[in-house]
This record gives sequence, C-alpha cells and structure tokens, in this order.
Amino acid sequence: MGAESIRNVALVGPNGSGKTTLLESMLFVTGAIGRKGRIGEGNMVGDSSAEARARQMSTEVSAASLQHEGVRYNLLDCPGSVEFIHEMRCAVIGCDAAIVVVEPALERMIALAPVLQFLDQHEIPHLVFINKMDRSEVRYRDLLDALRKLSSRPIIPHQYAIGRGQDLVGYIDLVSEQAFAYRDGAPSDQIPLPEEYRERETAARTEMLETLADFDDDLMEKLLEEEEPTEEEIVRELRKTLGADQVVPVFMGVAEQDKGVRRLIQALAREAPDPALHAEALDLDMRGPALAQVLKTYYQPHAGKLSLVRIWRGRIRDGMTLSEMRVGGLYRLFGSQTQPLEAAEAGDIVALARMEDAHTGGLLFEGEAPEDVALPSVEPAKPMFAFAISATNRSDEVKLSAALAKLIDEDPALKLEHDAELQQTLLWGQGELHLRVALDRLKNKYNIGIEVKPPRTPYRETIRRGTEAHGRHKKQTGGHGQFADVKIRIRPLARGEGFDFENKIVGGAVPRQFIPAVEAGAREYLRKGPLGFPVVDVGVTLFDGQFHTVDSNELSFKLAVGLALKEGLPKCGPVLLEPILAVTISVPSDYTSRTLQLVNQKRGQILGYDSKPGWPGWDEIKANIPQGEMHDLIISLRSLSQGTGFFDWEFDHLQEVPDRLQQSVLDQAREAAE
Ligand SMILES: Nc1nc2c(ncn2[C@@H]2O[C@H](COP(=O)(O)OP(=O)(O)OP(=O)(O)O)[C@@H](O)[C@H]2O)c(=O)[nH]1
Ligand SMILES: [Mg+2]
Repeated sequence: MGAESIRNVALVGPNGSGKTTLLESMLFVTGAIGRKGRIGEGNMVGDSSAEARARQMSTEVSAASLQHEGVRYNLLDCPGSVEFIHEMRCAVIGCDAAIVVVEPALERMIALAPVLQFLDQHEIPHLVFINKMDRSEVRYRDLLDALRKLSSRPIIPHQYAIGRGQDLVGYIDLVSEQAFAYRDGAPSDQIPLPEEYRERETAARTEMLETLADFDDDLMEKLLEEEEPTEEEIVRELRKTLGADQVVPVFMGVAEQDKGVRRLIQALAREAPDPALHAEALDLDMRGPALAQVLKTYYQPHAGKLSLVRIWRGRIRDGMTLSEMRVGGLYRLFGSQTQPLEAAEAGDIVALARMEDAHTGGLLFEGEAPEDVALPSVEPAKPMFAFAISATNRSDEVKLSAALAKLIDEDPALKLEHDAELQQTLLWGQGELHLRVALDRLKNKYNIGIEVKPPRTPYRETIRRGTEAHGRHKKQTGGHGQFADVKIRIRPLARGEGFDFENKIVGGAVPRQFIPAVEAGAREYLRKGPLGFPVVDVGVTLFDGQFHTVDSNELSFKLAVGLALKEGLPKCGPVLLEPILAVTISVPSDYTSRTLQLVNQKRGQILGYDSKPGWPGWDEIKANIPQGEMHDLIISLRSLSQGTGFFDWEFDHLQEVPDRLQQSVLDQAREAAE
C-alpha cells in the first residue's frame, strides 16, 4: 500500500471528552469490530489495561488500525488527563494530524490549552470534533467562539449543528450546504435545509470561505467577483490549509451513538494530510535507508517489549537490523492485540518487538546513524510530584529495580532518584494520579507491592554569630599516645558561601603537615551539626594550638577540631535552613487569585504574575516556595483549577526556617529518622 493512502491520526483532548469512545465508534462503523465494548468493562479496543479499567479513563496511549475504502487509518488514542500529557506528546509527533475531541461545555474549554499549544508548537494539523452533542446545553456558535478564543489558528466550522442536547437533529455540511439528520445505527439521511438555519448557515459558510481565501489568492478573487467556488475547490482548499496547519476545521457528533463518526472518517480521507506531506514539511530526504522513531513503548506479558514506531523513511522487514538490533517481530497493533506483518513501508505506524535498547522518542535506523535529519522531539517532562517508595516485602527489592526500569521505559515521564543523604528512593511524576497508576502497574504486571511516604526535605543548619573554641584530644594507650590541641574561631558566612577554612597559625604551634587534617576534621564534623543537619555557611579559622613530637598525628588533629566545634557551635546561635524553590505556576487566569492564595498558604513569597506568553487566557505566577511545602502543591493546584494547572521549579536558595516552625520541623525530622 502506498503512503498516499495512510492517515496517521492522534485522538487528543481534555480528559473524559470521549476519545476512547470515538476510537471504538470509528472501528465499529467501519466494520473493524463487530460490536462495541463498554467503558470500564475491559472489552473496548482502547483502555484494555487493568489500570485504565479500574479508573475508567485512559492511562496510556492505545493504538488501533483500520482499513476503510482503500485508506489505512492508524489511530492513536491518547489519555486526556494532564498527568499523562507526556504520553500524548510523544505519540502525537509521529502522527500527521490530530483530532481534538472536546465536550460542548464552555467551562471545560480552557483545558484544551496545553493540547492546542503543543500542536501549534509542532505545527501538527488538527481538527476539532465537538463530541457529546446529545448533552450540549450551549449554543453551537458560543462553542465556536470559545474555541476561537483558545486557538491561535482560525477556527472554521465545517459542520453546523441542527438542534442541540435532547433536540439534536443532525448537522449542515457547510461545504456542500446539505443538511443531514442522524439515524440510529445507520448513516445519516439527507433532509431539506431547515429554513430557520438558512441565515446562520450562510454566515458560517461565508466566514469559512473568507478564512480559506486568506490563504489563496484565486479563491479571494472568486469571492470578490461573487463567483461560487465548487465543492471540489473548497475541499481542495480545506485539504491544503489543514495540511499546512493554517486552519482548524470543526466537526461534531455523538461518539457514543456513532453520530457524526462516518462523516469524520470521510473528512480524514478527503482533507487530512498524508504521511508524505509531513515528511516533506520536515525536509526529509526520502531516498535514504530505513528510519523510524519510537512513539510509545509497551511491555506485554507474552510479546515482551514492543516499540510503536513511525516509519519516517524506507521499508522495515521482520528480522532486519535497525540500530544494531534485530527486529524480532513486526506487528500492527489493535489495542492489546497484535497482528503480525512481514514488512511495512514509509509512512506507516507499526510495532517492533524486542528492540531492547530502543526508547520512546529515539530513532531506529538502518546502517549508519543518519546525520542532518531534524525529526520532531519532545522535551523531557518536568516532574512535579514525588513519593518516597520502598517494596512492601524487603525480598522484592531486587525485583523492584528491574521492574522500575521497565516501568520508566514504558512511561518516560516517570523518574527515579536515589537520595543518599536522606536515604530515600523517590519516584517522580506529573501528579498523584500519575504515580498511583504507575504503582498499580507495578502491582498488576510485576506483583510488587509498594509503600509510599512523602519525600523528606534536605534541611541544613547554620550559625548566626561567631565564637572562639578550644579542642584538645589526648589519650594514653599502652606505648604510643595521641595528642592534639587546637584553638579555632568560628564565624558565620554569607548565605551560599558554604565552608571556608583559614590557617592563621604562626610560629609552628600546629606543624604544617597537620593543617590539612584540621581542615578535613572540620569538614567531617560539620556533616551533622547541633540540630542534626549538615552545617553550611560557616568559616573556621585555626589560630593556635599545641602538638607533641611523638604522640601527635593526623587523626588526633581531626578529633581535636571536632571537639572544638562541638563545644563552640551551640554557642553560635544555630538555626535551621530550608531549601527554597523558584516556582513558575501556570493556570487559566480565572484561577489566578485562588492560586495566589494557595501560594500564601504554602508560605510562598509571590514575586509577580503576568499573562502566559503564547497561552491565551492563562497566567504565569512566579513565586519562591519552601521545598518542605511543595509535596502536594500540584494536588491543590489541580483541584482548584479543574485539573489544568502545572508548574516548573528549580532550587533557588537556602533560607532560615521561621522560628515558630523550627521545633515542628525538628520533631518531624527526628521521627522520620527513627
Ligand atoms: N453523552 C455522551 N457521553 C459520551 C459520549 N462519548 C463518550 N461519552 C462518555 O464520556 C465518558 C468518557 O469517555 P471516554 O471515551 O473514556 O473519554 P476519553 O476522552 O477517552 O477519556 P480519557 O482518555 O480519560 O481522557 C464515558 O462515560 C463515555 O460513556 C457521547 O457522545 N455522549
Ligand atoms: Mg480515553
């Protein structure tokens, strides 16, 4: 099959908008499945995993392929929750178009922003499918207006709704100007265009044509001369502008009842770009050897590792070598089922088995690594939430690290961090749901139970004033003794300076060869100060001491300076320091004031806020927030912003813990240590 008859399409959009239902419907109306499964019963093509079933939501990308009227459709059903947004991003870049499935609810529209933003950034052609029109309580034109506010590309209605909610009749196709009434279980019937819709139809169609004409001089001329373009011409314009990601056509329907789905598939065939156009846009030289990119990695109980790939160029055969790995099976995916293939061509999306060193986002190539190809890539996901994890059964610890490696291979938005100082293993992700799903997957697939705790905070301590201190180490054991004596000045340093050592010995009171031992001893001692935390921003000056020609040695001097610090530090007003993060929070502006309140509750210091560049209707808030308050920030943020908010962060500085909190932090730290 040639590349011109393939459509690689991602189903994206906010959570719960009906993407998985739409996939099921597309498979059903084209005869790829005989009957439809139901959400939560595990018999749908998408959402077959135990984690997805348990939550009645998609938790990873599902792929399914269908063939209809000479066109192959590779459909990637992406999870809608922002917690799985990385899955969506990695899959979408390998598709040639996306269907943005939305609900007909104005207050839900803002959740589209992260999706549209990503599609725009990568110039991925997309159309909108307004689903659940059987439930719509909003006028169609208001929905279109809401979409216009969010989209950086012009929104053009391709269909116009006749009725809404319970009174939904059907739609007007604005290209052919024909009206259709939906029928249960069958293609819709053409009906006369209802007179009361005539005016709206004409206005919407004129707007569509004028928008298209902005991209085509010939069409503009025609419109100026009041000449009607033919249906064929309009479709050609739609195809051209959609393919160039210049416009966003809008369709509608009821996926659950297969309404509007046949028409959507037809539009994909007629108007959506084919793989060759995408390759051309990427300036890819199609004459080179086989080249593929991994869009998603699965570990299946029987097939083992499966890499879902977009073949950008060339032909991939079962058994051939790609990136020094033998292709150990070539499949078309149909949800959790695999259909073996012998070969697949450029433009297709297929799964390769046993590519052990392949990773999501990575390239697989025949022969030498390709130079000067610029394929789309996705930035690593910035983690926002962590649990400290450990295996419930200690005996599972070894099994756990192997299982976690596979888990992260499947879901690169997960990150593992071993923190030696705090003796904790952190699993990082996009939010609590993301991590809970990951832990369920560990349980379901690898039978490993996990205990979770909130992560501990790396507190530090410092001093507020200086002092002088004296330490003498003296021991008489059998023959040789041990002896060292030091006098030091301890002084506070500016925040961020760490540790400083000065040697002010004159006249050899401490012989030169022991000076490094004094410094090393001080550093060692400061690993745990009087409050129980590493001491920072402290200077130590050695200004006097004594030694013994026989009994003095390095160890004695190390111990002596430790004794001096032990005596001196408590007199220096020790104080607890906490890490402060620089956080940039993004939320729809409706939620800005509540987010500012949240930052205050978290002892944050607001540095400022402004509209978020490139995100119409969103704000960006900059704040400094103590790390100890960050653990559940994303949970609170999501719950006040309809699940839309997110943030970026980095360590900024250490700051004194307010006096009123010192004691509770110390108590908690002591508890955690026990
Ligand atoms: N009334 C109505 N409900 C629908 C329609 N399509 C889907 N639903 C319901 O909406 C809910 C969510 O459907 P899904 O298909 O799982 O939505 P999704 O977009 O795949 O959800 P995520 O993958 O979790 O983002 C389910 O309860 C569906 O039965 C529709 O056309 N009309
Ligand atoms: Mg879904």
